[in-house]
Amino acid sequence: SEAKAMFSVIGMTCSACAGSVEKAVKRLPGIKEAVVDVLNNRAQVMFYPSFVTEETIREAIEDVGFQAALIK
Ligand code: 9UX
Repeated sequence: SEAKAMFSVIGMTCSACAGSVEKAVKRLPGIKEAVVDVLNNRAQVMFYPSFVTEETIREAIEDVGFQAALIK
């Protein structure tokens, strides 16, 4: 079954930033969908918890250069 997580993503200043975050998350196994909102500094991710964790998703966002925190 799938789960949903919301992250705050600090440092995105343009839509290309959002694109690179989205791409980085979608590259992971177990991701169903990722939607990044640059204006509100948020990333919403639908994922399959048996394949990927919130922490792995958070680290993937940080690896492309943005501070990320799990909100809920
Ligand atoms: Mo362009 Mo967004 O370098 O950081 S991708 S501003």
